[in-house]
Amino acid sequence: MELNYGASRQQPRQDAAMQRFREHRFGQFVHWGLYAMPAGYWQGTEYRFAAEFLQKTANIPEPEWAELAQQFSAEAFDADAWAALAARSGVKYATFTTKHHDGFCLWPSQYTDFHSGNTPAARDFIGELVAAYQRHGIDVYLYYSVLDWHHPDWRYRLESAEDQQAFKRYLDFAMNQLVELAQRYPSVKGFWFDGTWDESVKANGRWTWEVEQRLKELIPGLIVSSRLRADDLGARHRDSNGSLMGDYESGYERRLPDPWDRSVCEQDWEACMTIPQASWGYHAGPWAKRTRKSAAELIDMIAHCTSLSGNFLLNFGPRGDGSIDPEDAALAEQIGNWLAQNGAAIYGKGVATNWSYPGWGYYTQEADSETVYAVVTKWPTARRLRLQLPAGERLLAATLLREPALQLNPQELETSLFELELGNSSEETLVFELTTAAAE
Ligand code: JFZ
Repeated sequence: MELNYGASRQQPRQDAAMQRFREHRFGQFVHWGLYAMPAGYWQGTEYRFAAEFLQKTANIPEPEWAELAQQFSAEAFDADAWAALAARSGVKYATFTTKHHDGFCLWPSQYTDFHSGNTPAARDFIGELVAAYQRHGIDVYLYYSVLDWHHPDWRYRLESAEDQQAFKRYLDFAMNQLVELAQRYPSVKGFWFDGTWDESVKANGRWTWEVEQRLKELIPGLIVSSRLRADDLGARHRDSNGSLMGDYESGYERRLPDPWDRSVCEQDWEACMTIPQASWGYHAGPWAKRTRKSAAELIDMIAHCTSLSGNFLLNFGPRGDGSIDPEDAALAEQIGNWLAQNGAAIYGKGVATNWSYPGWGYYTQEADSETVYAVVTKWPTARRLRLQLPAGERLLAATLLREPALQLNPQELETSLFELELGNSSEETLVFELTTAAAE
């Protein structure tokens, strides 16, 4: 089918910017805005739903919500502290909400008054974060919600000529803001789009195509998530011919490819994940605390994504005053400590070609390398790890990444089936580096 606004290529990008993104494997998502202040509560009631949706779940009239801007002083906000923690957690890139569904902007936009410059804080948070994270060697991506509950011209559907005109004005406004972001922060590496699922946006595939083109003109090498795009017929993520739009699939939302299936690797992809069960913005209630994921669970997810050549974007919701919840900070440190010892199995690695899914964890591999990593996230109760080598390969050495000096003697059971003794039980996720060669 001829499409004007479908996919712009059939194969994954191979340029240096895309290669860099592909090697990151672990990134930090940050959802921060006015919603971090009420943190899931309104007039004493806890709302057990995503904190960034409170305006809707608690039925708060929009003008009342907008008044929260007058309390936004963010006295504990310290961009350098966020960036230093992110660096210690081992992330290589970070994606910040510039504007979420409530329409509040974390930079002083010239196209609306509803921004962080017009708050007691009177700051350009995006500018501070971009500078701080880059100082710590972390690439920056910007999240932008097209859906906007504040703007009078936003429409969910286009049912009248008036709707059409209003929504046209809205799309101009959003394009202006996006160009403004690209011009103010030209060092960012990409844009992560959201809030594009409504009929009004799906009827404007051309606009989504224009946004992608325009931003890429302004920032060469820019990377754009598939969630931006709709085609001529309103198909999303994938066009009506089945080809991926944007540069990578961003539809893995609080879920990973399951069952494990290597066909996922045919395109670039990223999964995003919350620490609690379902809130992106900071939620102060017991509801969110109860469902927190542990470092071990999140490390499993990082390895899971890497083993299928995808990236893992872990969300943090800083508190309303700009500080980071100490429990979140501790979790970031735990993951970072693990990555400091075992990152060789993650960064720049991807699917282990020819190695089958082992059940006790994941294999990862650097493309075309003889070295494979075995990340053991689910300990076999029998304390023995069986390695099934691909046909035609033999094992030369196995070392524990955390303690390379420790000599492991793999037991050969039969051709290409090996066993590693794991020794004493450990709560930790161990990684074995396996060196293989072609069998003579
Ligand atoms: C969206 C937002 O509504 C949410 O607040 C957060 O910003 C998240 C990252 O993105 O939520 C979604 C979007 C898409 C799906 C589910 C939740 N989806 O495709 O299933």
